[in-house]
Amino acid sequence: MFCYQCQEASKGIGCTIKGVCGKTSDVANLQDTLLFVLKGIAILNGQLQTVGKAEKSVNKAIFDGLFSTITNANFDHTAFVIRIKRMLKLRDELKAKVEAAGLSVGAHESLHWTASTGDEFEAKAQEVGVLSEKNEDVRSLKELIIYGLKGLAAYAEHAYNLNHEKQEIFDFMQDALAATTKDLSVDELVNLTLETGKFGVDVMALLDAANTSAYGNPEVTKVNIGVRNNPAILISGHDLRDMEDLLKQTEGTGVDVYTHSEMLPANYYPEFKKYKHLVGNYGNAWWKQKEEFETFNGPILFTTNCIVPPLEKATYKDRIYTTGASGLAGSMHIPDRKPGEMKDFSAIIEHAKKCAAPTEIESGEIVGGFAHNQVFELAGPIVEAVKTGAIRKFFVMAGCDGRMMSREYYTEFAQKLPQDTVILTAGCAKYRYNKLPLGDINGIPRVIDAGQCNDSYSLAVVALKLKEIFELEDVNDLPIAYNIAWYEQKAVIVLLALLYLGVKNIHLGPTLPAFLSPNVANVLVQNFGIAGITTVDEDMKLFLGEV
Ligand code: SF4
Ligand code: SF3
Repeated sequence: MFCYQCQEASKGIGCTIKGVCGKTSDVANLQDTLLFVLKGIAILNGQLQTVGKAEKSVNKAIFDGLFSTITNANFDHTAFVIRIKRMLKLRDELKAKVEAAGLSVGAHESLHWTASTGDEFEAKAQEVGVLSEKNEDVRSLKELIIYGLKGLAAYAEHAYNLNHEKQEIFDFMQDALAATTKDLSVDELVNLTLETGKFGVDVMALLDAANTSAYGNPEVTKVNIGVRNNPAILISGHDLRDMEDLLKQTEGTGVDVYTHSEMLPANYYPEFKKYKHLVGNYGNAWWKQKEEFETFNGPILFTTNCIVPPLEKATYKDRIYTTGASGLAGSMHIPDRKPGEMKDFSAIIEHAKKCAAPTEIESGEIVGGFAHNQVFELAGPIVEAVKTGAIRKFFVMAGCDGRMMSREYYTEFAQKLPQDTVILTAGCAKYRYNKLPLGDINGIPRVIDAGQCNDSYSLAVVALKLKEIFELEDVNDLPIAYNIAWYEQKAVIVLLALLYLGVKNIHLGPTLPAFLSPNVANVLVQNFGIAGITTVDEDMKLFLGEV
């Protein structure tokens, strides 16, 4: 195996024996082979598109397949073997259609290679994995694009689950994936990277429309972090449609529902707030699940990443359920919903009834729900505070959390920020400071949480609105600094989207991606002012213009 797609890549280079995330080499290899087959499918559907015969089922096959390879989403060997078999069958059907349309199939190996066993699928990764591209700059750019596509795929899938789809986004995903099989120049790849960012903006806008049209606009909400005395289900990940199905099916059963990690923002939506048995949020960011799932006592539902494979001795091993693109060997997987129906969560609900109520690990409330609509309603006081100097600067600290000690930087940074500054956040990065007593500025909280990582879109919309209000030419003239934490590939698409929107001087930490070759990193530094982080004190001076 060789994988360097996330921030925790071993030694800052790549995982080669087993993933730091817990991904075993067999699963990593199957993921590489799956990607290879998906590329073949993308090429063929592109050919069919030229004669108006593109196959619609390819849309889901591609986004679901890409999503399943995102960090911490799916650790299930068998699920990947089954998926590769299914994808080879789809590819062959597409090939027959291409031939029937009188087109030539093409020569790329992903169009012709075939095998039938898990062992053969795993072995193929040696030839088609990341390192098969020998030029390190081309490899770096191609992987940057592919990781952006994985993030894009995840968001497209959530929107799709709410009946929001845009064919242009699916077409781009397929074209870009097919393009990674071609000999493209560095310039062409840089352009494709930026185009990926454009579609990143589009997909986040689509998901925003999907979420808000289904569940209302997030509103300022105090979320309880304590517990009640009923058995309960903990729901994690990002999929709000799963949240809806679960809340509907648990209502009146005596089983409570709590959110975990990236599902916290579900508490901010008016449609979900109506459910009295949605008690609040339990615990923190994904990487603390080993302790928090022990004390939760009830079953846990993963709708997406981030799963940490449980230790052998974990008492909650048989309490984990997965659904959608997520998977974990030994856990029960709840199948997709049939058209027009809900997913069937009866098994997890029955399981919950037999469990003890959660053990309280903290108490109190956290405040969130500052997505764009809510912020626009508060625009008056915010603009006033900027004009009077009560707010000197905003700090976008969106993104991911992770287990590395170096991420304590973000807690310290939040603590040391001057009192006249405000943090704008989204994603699970917030758990590094969202429970600190940072206070408010004339009633405006000093941590403004827009929601999940995809709600970084809200932060961009707010920035563009402020640019308009203050009549500025350039979004970079706003008093906003970007100190973003990344971990997995959704953060990659958020980053590419910000670059596409023209945001400059983003600081990215705790380390720069291992998949950026020195030359590619240099392009990002030269053209976009991307930088890493240093120490809190030094960075603070830099951000505040004190050096
Ligand atoms: Fe390593 Fe990250 Fe890949 Fe997991 S996803 S194998 S931790 S680089
Ligand atoms: Fe977190 Fe996994 Fe990225 Fe959606 S849940 S931000 S890391």
